Amino acid sequence: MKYLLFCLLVSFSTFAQTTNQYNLIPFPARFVGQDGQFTLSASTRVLVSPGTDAAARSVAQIFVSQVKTTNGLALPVVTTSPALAKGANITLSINKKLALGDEGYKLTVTPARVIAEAATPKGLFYATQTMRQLLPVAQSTPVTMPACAITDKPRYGYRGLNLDVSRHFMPVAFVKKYIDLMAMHKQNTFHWHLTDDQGWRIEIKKYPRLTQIGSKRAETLIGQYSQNYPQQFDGKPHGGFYTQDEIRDVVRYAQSRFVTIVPEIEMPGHALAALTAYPELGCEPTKAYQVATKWGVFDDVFCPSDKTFGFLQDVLAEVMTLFPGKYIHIGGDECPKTAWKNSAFCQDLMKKNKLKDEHELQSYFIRRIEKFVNSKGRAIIGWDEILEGGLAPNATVMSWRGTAGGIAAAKQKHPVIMTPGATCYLDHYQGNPATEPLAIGGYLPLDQVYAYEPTPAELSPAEQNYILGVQGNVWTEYMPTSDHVEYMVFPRALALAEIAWIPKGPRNFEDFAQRLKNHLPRLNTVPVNYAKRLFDITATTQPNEQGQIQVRLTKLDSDSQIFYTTNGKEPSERTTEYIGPITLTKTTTIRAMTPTGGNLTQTFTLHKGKNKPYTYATELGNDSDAKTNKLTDGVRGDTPRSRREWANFFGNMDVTLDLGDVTSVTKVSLNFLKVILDKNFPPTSVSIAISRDGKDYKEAIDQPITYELTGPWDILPVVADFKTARARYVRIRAKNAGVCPADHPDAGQKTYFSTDEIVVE
Ligand code: TNX
Repeated sequence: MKYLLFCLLVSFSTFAQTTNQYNLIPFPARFVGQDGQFTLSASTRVLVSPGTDAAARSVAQIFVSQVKTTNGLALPVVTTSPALAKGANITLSINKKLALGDEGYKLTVTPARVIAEAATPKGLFYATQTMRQLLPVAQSTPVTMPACAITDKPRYGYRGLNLDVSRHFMPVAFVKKYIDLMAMHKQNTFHWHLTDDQGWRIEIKKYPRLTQIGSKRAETLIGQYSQNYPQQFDGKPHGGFYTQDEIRDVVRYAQSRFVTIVPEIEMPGHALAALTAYPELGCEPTKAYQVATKWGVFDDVFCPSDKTFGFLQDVLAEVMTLFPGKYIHIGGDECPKTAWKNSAFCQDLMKKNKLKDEHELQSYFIRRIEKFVNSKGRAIIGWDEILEGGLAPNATVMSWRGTAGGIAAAKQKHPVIMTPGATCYLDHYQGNPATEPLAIGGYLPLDQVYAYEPTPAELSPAEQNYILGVQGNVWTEYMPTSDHVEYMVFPRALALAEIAWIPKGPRNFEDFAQRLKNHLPRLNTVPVNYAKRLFDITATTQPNEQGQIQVRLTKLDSDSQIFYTTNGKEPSERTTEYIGPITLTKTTTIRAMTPTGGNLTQTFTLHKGKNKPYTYATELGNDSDAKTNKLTDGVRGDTPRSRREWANFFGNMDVTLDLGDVTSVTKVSLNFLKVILDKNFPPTSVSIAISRDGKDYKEAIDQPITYELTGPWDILPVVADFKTARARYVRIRAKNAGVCPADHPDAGQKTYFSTDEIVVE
């Protein structure tokens, strides 16, 4: 009941009759904006109670150093007295009676003074991070904090962000910066992905070869996984690891900012770097394992031998001396069972332990490791694959392959952290893949992150309690530098930080976006290389009564103008200003910009086939184009980086488009994708024919398509010229290439092809 009341009192808007601005992220659970400001000066003191423990004092010290850096004011930290407390000072006080949990706090800012209270140093730290966000972004005078009354506490206890340092090593300084940025936005758990196929990154004293050998790979794949056929490599060694001293330093740093680190040691899969260092841990001890130079999932995994368990226990024992947190992440994801199937030892082990399949063997593996970790007073987290073959008794599940794993685990009364790919993977594209830096794939714009509700509605209230929180995942296959990581992570991580903090209930993305926009200058001072997609201009189309297309341009920052061109030229403040929908009568590329950094380049394909129905005489692609009408939706698949706009054909294509009336048809064109490594082969022949009655067809082209298999991915155009013909029906037939040739990695397997839009002019 108490909790319900708390929720009802919540407000997300910066209401009240004040002209003050509050650009807080995450926004406090209970907030009242007030008139007036507290002014900080050289005589303002930060007051702590006489008995305050070292942790609370350190919170005060971190706060004053942050104020010094940002606002140029050196505030002394002083033990409080009744007289000082009445003065124009900032009081940080521990109040054990405050019933806001161990992360909650109360903050009152009035023109006379500032008072922050919390039951714990951690709560006090969050109060100071809120204060920090209330202060001006730059070293300007006066330094003021807008008046307000805040009672705050998080919705979830686990508010995480991970960082994969195996695919690309990230230096200690960056890891600290990452932790700092997390803490600034009240995220409390840093999941450090320290080992994987492409590099072992943590020094283990007992096994020096892990870093001597396992931390280095010979070279790295160039481009997207299937961009080149065959794959190309850069020839440059890549490596790096953290010494135990460095790890201890990072742990201390994180502790001072109340960030818990969850180290991840991957097992039984994603273990190629370890096997390269110690081949005896694999199922084929004589094999010349190599630290992986490309991405993906590898068949070589840890063999569940006593030697392996001894090794992993030694490793985990050292890991546990370095990381004091409760959780140790043991991976558990993407472990192919091939090596175990082929191993007489594994098959024998399964018989001895009455394990019915290799999934149960994986479960046996994880349970054995869990027992060891539990014996040291710690708990394991594993990716949702650890559900397969039965969950280890005390495991926490990280649900990444959607939410099903999280739901299943919660129903089995296991704690869950939600990190589903569709809403939490910050390695996915955040804008148009054609113009964004290369990413792994997917599409996750900021508003989609913000809309994510981590607690599945299908769980009962009791089961919902098992959802500990939510985490953003940052896999660095396509992020070679820390700058690039920042670009992908920010600002989307801030949306995650906010949804993990604010109470359950409807969310207002526009309000978040407005606060975020005003918060970005603060990130500039760090600085953070965040993506500017927030300023993007969005185009939506709508037909008008004359059947023309109207393009509406919108953006989140309502306080700037939009300028555009339709002739392909660069837009600027001297080109046409957007005042209302742009009417298009032919295929047009609109290029637009705002003075605040927004931009848009989008081609609107207008043609006679747009939105016209079509029928398949052949089988449909598995993404059910019947529902999406990708072939006439007016959107072209303008890059192989994204497959969203492409319709797939697993056999031959035989599609007939109905224009509704007999009309002049002069040209029909369409594109085919070529991504050879993905078995995506353009068709071997295409015929394009038109008809007035749907019976007699006149063929404009019927020709073989030839292309080189080797080389980069590509888009192949096919055009049929009809000069002055008239027709109602357009028929496209294309022949599937059949099977992958003998020298292809998937030799003998069926190929498929993809096309986007049947453009009729
Ligand atoms: C799957 S998420 C993986 C990672 C990759 C990631 C790329 C998970 C548990 N495993 O190894 O880096 O996809 O998005």
